[in-house]
Amino acid sequence: CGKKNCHRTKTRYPDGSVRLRNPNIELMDQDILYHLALGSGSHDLVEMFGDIKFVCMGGTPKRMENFAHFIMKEIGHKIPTGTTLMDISQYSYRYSMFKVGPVLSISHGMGVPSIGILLHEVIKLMYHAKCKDPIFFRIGTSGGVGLEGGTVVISDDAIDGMMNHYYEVPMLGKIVKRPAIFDKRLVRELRALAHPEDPYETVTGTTMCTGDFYEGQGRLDGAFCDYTETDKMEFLQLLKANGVRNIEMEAIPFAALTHHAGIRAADVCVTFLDRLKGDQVNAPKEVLEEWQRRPQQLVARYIKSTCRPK
Ligand code: DUR
Repeated sequence: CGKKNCHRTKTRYPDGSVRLRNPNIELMDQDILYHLALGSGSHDLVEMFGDIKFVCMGGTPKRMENFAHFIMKEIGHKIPTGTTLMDISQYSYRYSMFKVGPVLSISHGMGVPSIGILLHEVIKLMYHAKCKDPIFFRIGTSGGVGLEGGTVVISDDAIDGMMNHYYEVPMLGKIVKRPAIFDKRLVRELRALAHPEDPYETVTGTTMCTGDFYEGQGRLDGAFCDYTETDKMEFLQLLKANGVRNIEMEAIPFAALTHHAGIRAADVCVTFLDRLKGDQVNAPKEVLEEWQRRPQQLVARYIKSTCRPK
């Protein structure tokens, strides 16, 4: 819109490409995206990634490789006969990355620091590659709060373990707070793609993002537990009363850093269990695998609704 204080003007060039909010980067003769095993000096990032429209992230390398194969079928993308999809970041030994036409599928590991580091480098990748209006999705797993296992939750809000709506980053000995905000229109668009005949529920709500899977999520089955089951249930009921539908470990930096970069983003997670009924993830492996495909299905519907194969 061109207005000086508008978030979009601050974060985007008029053509929709990502504006880096760090003046140091353009002064460097090359930028090494260390954890992706890519660099602006060693790779032609515009040639390799300039056509990216969607960046999909999830915890494990295998899930994101499967998603890459799945989305290839869904959008009808062809790769030359006899070739296979390659893990572009293979030699980082940190994250895995697959490219299928306009879609990047990347693993982010577990937790806030892991997805945080990845987001810095992927946002810079969007800038170096001059990608226009990329949309980021997290297709993840979570614990439900009063939801049956297998439910899909689209986050419309995020809180941390202290119920704050921002990402707190200690920088130079001071805490910097970045608001964790999701794109409300994207939430509505995704919700509208849930089919009434899907054999599971798709809901929207607040996602709690913690720094730990066990004590940080009020589990009773960690190596340590210094609270009672009553304390746990009181806390989970408080969360429920405050609109929290699921608990995971990445929503806060994902919402905050994409928002800070002016990138539309959505966190779509399946629940692996109802935390009001237990702590252990004990559904059979095949069931968990089927559940994990549900957020992928929803995101694929979105991608298909906006991009048609040429
Ligand atoms: N996750 C949770 N809590 C759950 C289920 C899944 O945090 O109860 C997510 C977040 C993290 C990984 O990346 O999955 C931990 O298993």
